[in-house]
Amino acid sequence: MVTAVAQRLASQRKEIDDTLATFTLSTTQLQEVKAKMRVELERGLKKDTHPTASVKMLPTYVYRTPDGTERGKYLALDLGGTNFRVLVVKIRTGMRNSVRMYNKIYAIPLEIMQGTGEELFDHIVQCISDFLDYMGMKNTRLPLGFTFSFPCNQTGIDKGDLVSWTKGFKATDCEGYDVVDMLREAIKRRNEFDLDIVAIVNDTVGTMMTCAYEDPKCQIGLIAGTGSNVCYMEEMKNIELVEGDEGQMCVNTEWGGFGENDNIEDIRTRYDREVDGGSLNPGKQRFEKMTSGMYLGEIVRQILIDLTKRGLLFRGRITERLKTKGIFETKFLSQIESDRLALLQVRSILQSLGLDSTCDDSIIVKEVCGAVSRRAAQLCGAGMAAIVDKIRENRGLDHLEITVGVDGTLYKLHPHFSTILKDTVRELAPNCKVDFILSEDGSGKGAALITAVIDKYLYAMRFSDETLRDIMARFRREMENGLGGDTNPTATVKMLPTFVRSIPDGSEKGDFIALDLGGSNFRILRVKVSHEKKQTVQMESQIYETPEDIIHGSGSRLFDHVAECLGDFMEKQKIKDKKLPVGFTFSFPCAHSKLDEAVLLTWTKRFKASGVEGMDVVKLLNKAIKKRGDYDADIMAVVNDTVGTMMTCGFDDQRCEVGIIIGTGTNACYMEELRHIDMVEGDEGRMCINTEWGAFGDDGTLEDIRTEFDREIDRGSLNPGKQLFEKMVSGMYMGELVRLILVKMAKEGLLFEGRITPELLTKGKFETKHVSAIEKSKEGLTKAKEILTRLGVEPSEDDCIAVQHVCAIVSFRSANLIAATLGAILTRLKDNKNSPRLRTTVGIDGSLYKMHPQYSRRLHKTVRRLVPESDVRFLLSESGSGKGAAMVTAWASRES
Ligand code: 0WK
Ligand code: 0WK
Ligand code: BGC
Ligand code: BGC
Repeated sequence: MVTAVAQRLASQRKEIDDTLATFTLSTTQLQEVKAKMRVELERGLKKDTHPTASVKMLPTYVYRTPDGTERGKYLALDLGGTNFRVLVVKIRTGMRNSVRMYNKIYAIPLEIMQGTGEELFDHIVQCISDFLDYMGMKNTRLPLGFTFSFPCNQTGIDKGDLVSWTKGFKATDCEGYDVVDMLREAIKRRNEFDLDIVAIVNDTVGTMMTCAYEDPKCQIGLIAGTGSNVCYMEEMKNIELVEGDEGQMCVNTEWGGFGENDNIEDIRTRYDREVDGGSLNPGKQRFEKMTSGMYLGEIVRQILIDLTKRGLLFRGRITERLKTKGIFETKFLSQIESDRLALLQVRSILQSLGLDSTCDDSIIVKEVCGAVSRRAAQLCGAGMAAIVDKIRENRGLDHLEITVGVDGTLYKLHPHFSTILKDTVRELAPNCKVDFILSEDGSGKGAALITAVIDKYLYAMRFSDETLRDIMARFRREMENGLGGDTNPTATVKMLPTFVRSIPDGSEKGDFIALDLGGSNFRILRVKVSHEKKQTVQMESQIYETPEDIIHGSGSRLFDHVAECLGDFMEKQKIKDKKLPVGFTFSFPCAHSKLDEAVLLTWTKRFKASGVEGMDVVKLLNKAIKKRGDYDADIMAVVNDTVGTMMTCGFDDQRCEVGIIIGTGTNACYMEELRHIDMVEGDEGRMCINTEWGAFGDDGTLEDIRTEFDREIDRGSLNPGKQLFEKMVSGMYMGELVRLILVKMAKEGLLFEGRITPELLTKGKFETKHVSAIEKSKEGLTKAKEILTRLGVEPSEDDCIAVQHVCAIVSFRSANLIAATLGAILTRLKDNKNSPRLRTTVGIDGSLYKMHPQYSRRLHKTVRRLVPESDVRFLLSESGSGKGAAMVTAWASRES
C-alpha cells in the first residue's frame, strides 16, 4: 500500500528530476555544441561572416608565446576579473623562471563600474598613482602592459576599441572607444606621472603567456571565472581580418557570445533566459551566462525560486532574500558541492540566506548546484574540444599534444569544475592530449611578458632614474679624470681647455668674420658688433657646401676649400682688401695651447680628411689662405661650437655658463674654476672647458647600457671604438639606430610581415629627420606610412604605430642620456659655487634639439628630475655659434 506521501514524494522527485534533466547534456548534445562552436569559430575568422558571427575571434597582435629571452621591468594592470590589480614585474633571463612580481589589489566600486568612463579611468589612474607612490616609482617611465578583460577590436598591440562591456561593468562613453587612449587621457588629466602603454591584452591572452613561460606547449588560454573566454594561437592564413599569411597570431575567441544567434536555444533553459533577462546586457554573452561564475549562482537561485514556487523546496516559502538578485553567489556552489561539506553545512549556508531548509531541501539544493556547475564545465569542455580539434587540423596532425593555461575563480575554487571540463575535452576530442596548467601568477605576468616580447629590443633602451643617476655619477668621475693632470692622458672625456675665460660682458665691439665648420652646414659670417645706445650685433652669413670628397680627402684640399669659400665670401662682402679678425668655430676636439692655437685630436662625425689630426688647424688654414694670396685674414681664435653657442647665448643672458650641441654630433662646454684645471696655469677665475662628452664610454664604461644596435652602428662608422656616447645619442646616428632595429624586428616577423627590402637594408636610408617627423603627435603616423612606403615595406597601420614606438624609445634614450651627462655638469657647477641651489642658463643648439617635436621637453623634464636643486634655463641659440665666435675674437683682439 503505497502511501499518498510516498506517491507525492515520488512525483515531487520526478518533477525535480525533470527540472534537473534540462541541465543534463548527453554526449550527443555536447558533440552538437562542439560542432556548432566550430562553425562559429570559422565564421568569426572569415571576413564576410565575421560581422554576424556570435564568436568574434578578435585578433590580438600577439604573434608568439615567450621564448625565455624576455627581460626587463614592466608595469601591468589587470582589470576585469574579480580583482583589479596593479603590478610591477621584473623579468630576468638565465634561469627559466626568474620573474619577480609585486602587486596591489584595488577595489572597483559598483558606482565606478557603472558610472562614466571618465570616472572609471580616473579611478584606475588614481590606483596606479597610489601604487607608484607605494613603490617609490613615480618618476620611472616604465612600459606598461594592460590586461583588459573585455572584448576589444584591436588594430595593433596597443590599440583596441571596446566592443561592449560584459560581466558587472557598464561605464558610459566607453564602448566603441580606444581603451588605451582613454587611459592615456586619464593619465594626462592627472598630470602626475608618465607611462608608456605598450600593449593591451585580454586576460585569456595574459594567462596563455604566463603559462607558456613555464610550458612552451601552452598555446591556449582559458578563463573560467567571473566571465568565460578562450584564446589560442591560430594560423595567420586563417585570420582573414588581418593581412599576411605567415606564422601565427593569438586570437581572442570571445566565446562568451556563443549562442547570440540562437543556435543553442535547444539547450538553453527557461532559467537561463531569466538570468539573461535580468542581466546588464540581455541577449548578449549567452554562452557565458551558462558557464561563468557571475551567473551560475543566479541560475541556481532561479531554479530554487521555481522549485519553491512549485512547493518542491523550502515548503514553498519564498523569502525576500531568495528573491534578491545575486544573493546566491557562485562561491556557494563551490562550497555546497565540495564533498567535505556535510549537509549540515549546506543548511547553514542556506540559513545565512534566510532560507529555513530541511535535509531533503539541502540535498535538492546540492543536486541543483551540481547540475548547473556540471553543465557549465561540460559546455566549456565542448567548446575547448572544438578549439583543440581545430588546432590539430590546422597543423594537419592525427594527434595533437597541447597545453591550456587556465585561470579564474570558478576553475580554481569549484571542487569538480576542472575535472568535468577535462573529462569532457578528453571524450569529445580523443585525438588530442590536452594538459591544463593553472596560472599561479595571474595574467599580469603575461601582460608584462607580451610587453617584453614587443619591447625585447627596446627595453634595454629605457633607463630608470636610478640608472640615469648612475650614468651621471660615472660621467662626473670622467670629468674629474679629464681635469686631473695625472689622469687626463688616459681620460676618455678629454675636458679640453678653451682659453675662453668669460662670457660676453657687453664690451665687445668690432667687425669680424666667423667661420662655422663641423655642423650640418659650413657657414661663413660677417659679424658687426657695435655700441650705439646699446650693444647690437649685425650678422650676414652664407652657407657653403662641404662635399664628401672634400671632407674625406686630404687636409690640404679641405683647408683650400675653406679658404676658397672664405675668399668667395669676402668677395661678396667687398672686404677682400681688409684684414678682418677671424673667429673659427671648428666643431671637433682640439687641444688648445692658446686661443688661436688648436691641434685637432681626432675627426668625428662625417669628417675624415687626412693629414689633419695632430696638426694645428689655424696653421693649416693660414697656409691655405697664404697659398691663395688673394686676401689676408687674421685668425684670432678657434672655438668649439659648444663654446660659440655658450658665447652667443651669453650675449643675451649673463647667467649662461654652459653650451650644448645636440645636432649631427653632441658635446658640451661649461665654465670651470681655473684652480680645478690642472693643464692650465693659474687658480684665479674660470675658463671654459670643452668636455668632448661624445667620447664618454670609449673606455668601456658604458658597455652595460650599449645595445647590439649601438655596436653595429659603431662597427659601420668612420671611427669605430670612438665617440661611443655620441653614437648613442646624436643626430648623425639616430636614424640609423632606428633602421637597424626595424630590420631586426622585420627579420623576426614583428614588422612588415617579415618583408625586408633593399631600401630598408640600405645604410642611411632612414634619417634622423624621419624620426622627428614620425614622432609628431598629429601627422606622425601619416609620415610613417609615407616614409616606410618609400622604403618599399608596404607598412600596415600597426606597423606604423610600432615604428613610431621604436622612434620614441630611441630618441627618448638620447634625451635621457644627455640629461644625465648635463646633470653631472650642473651638479659640478653647483658644487664649484658651493651654493645649495644652482641658478644657471644652458645655451643650446643643434638640429636634433631644434627639429625633434618632443626632444627638448623630454630633456628639460629629466634634467629637472635628476638635478632638483637647480633652476635651469634652456636658451636656444637663434643665431648659431658664429656670433659667439665673434665675441671670443673681439676679446682676443683686445688682448693682442
Ligand atoms: C586572474 C587574472 C585576471 C583574470 C581573472 C579571471 O589575473 O586577468 O581576469 O583571473 O578570474 P576571475 O577573477 O574573474 O575569477
Ligand atoms: C649650429 C651652430 C654650429 C653647430 C651646429 C650643430 O652654429 O656651430 O655645429 O649648430 O648642429 P648641427 O648642424 O650639427 O645639427
Ligand atoms: C570577456 C572576456 C574575458 C572573460 C574572462 C568576458 O566577459 O568578454 O574578454 O576574457 O570575460 O574574464
Ligand atoms: C665633436 C665636438 C662638437 C660636437 C657637436 C662632436 O663630434 O667632437 O667637438 O662640439 O660634435 O658638433
